[in-house]
Amino acid sequence: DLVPVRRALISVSDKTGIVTFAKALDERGIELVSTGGTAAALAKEGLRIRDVSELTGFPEIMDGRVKTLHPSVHGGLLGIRDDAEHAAAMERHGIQPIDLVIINLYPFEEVRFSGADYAATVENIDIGGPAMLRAAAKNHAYVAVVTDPADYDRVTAALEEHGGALSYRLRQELAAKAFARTAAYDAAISQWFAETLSISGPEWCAFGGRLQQVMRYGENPHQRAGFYITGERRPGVATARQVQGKQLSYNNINDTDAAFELVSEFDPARTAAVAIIKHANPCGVAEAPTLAEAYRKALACDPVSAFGGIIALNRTLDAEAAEEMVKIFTEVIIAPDATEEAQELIAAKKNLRLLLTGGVADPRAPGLTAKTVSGGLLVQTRDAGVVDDLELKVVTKRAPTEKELADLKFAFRVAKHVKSNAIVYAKDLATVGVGAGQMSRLDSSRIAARKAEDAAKAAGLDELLTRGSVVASDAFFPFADGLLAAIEAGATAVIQPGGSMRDEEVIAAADEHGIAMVFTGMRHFRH
Ligand code: 93A
Repeated sequence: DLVPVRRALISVSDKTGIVTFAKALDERGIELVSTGGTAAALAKEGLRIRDVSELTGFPEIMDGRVKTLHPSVHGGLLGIRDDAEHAAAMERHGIQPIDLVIINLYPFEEVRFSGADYAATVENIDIGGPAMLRAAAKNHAYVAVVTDPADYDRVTAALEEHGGALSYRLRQELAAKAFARTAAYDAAISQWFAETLSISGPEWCAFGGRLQQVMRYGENPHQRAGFYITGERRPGVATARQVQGKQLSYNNINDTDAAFELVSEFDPARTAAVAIIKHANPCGVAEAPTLAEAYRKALACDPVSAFGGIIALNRTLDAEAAEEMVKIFTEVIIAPDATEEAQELIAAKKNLRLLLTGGVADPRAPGLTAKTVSGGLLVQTRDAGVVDDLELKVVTKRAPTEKELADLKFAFRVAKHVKSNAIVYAKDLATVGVGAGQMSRLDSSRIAARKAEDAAKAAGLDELLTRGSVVASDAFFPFADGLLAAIEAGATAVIQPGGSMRDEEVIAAADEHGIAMVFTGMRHFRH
């Protein structure tokens, strides 16, 4: 899979590091072809450069608007080297193969903010550069494409390592980067237009997805909104089939995603599980042998909040579960599948949306999440941490019983999907109290305990639901107070990442009360 590099085309606006790189290529005997400004900059350093117009037999015209947009360039980039017809066409038209392109684009993103006028900004929309990047990236089977000066050293080293050739894997990675670059470039252009024309709305943004749906409004009625499909083949709200009910709203989609991502943490081969979500936080989660039972347990956690919520299931919706679910008002049900009988029961509720995903999502799968900030986009890999894969460390004198351990894992699995600070009480594989989104962990502990109390009252029970429960925390307890609140509520075991400066203090408090505590070593912040 090694392809030797014999000819390189260099066309860069940002000339950083290009001389050193070009010299390294020249020393390997690689022929260098360049466009006007780049050729001049390199020739000044004493490098032998062929001008691209010599390669094309055509001069740069229209103030450089057309300089590399020529079949000799694009044929040299796109030709399939071991296709007889392609080779014959190259031969016939005197097209010379180009094995490496080094291109960075007209600085549109900088010019856009430089105070340049409209015409000057438009002039900085690079056409030939992206065309070559895309051509070379498409033909990565034979061609390497470098667009980031940060990759110059890496490519030089790779050429050194392979005696003047580059590997398929490297060409693939460089191709991926080239397409990421041209996509971002075009996004900047579309954003500039939107800004200049004072048009804002989902049709004009390009965050790297394809617009699938324009919503009636966003999080609030005065906001406009759209739903973009990124193309990731992950079972979930974006790829689900909607069987019935009106169009999903912005908040529906957000909540449905939270619900399905949470329930996907429960392996359907092991157990049935149900999650009920409101405002992107779970107000009830449970696992049980059947979906109907899991739903009853989940609903019992916070029946007041569950009204108008979103239900996610990890198994095929059956009639028994559907019958329970239509008893109260629910916005959306999302499940891998639904039996015909269940679908008929749901159909009686015209407004209830039913989404079928075809399977659960792999909680361990790689992937990215993104969040906009003013003028930027924060991107990170998905939180693919799963409690089953963690080495749980018992830090207290007492180890959890088997039943406590099952509840602890359950609670930590749920806590991962609760907005921070997250405190989750669980008993018999069901949540009994969820404290979400508080600025202090102690407040989350108190709220979770109080919610459990409310649920007990609503169910006519005089015993605290948290009595004999376990508690999970998404991050370490910075002080013993949060733990003491949980102990007071009746929790007997605790699961938390650990790692606080005051771990000793927290462990001592647990030991003093005969509490079992395990550390996961993994934090699950979620904001
Ligand atoms: O004006 S273009 O869209 N037309 C072209 O044919 C073309 N070919 C390369 N811009 C084009 N380029 C861009 O010129 C490259 O992407 C690079 O940013 C720049 C390098 O020009 P020079 O070598 O003259 O400084």
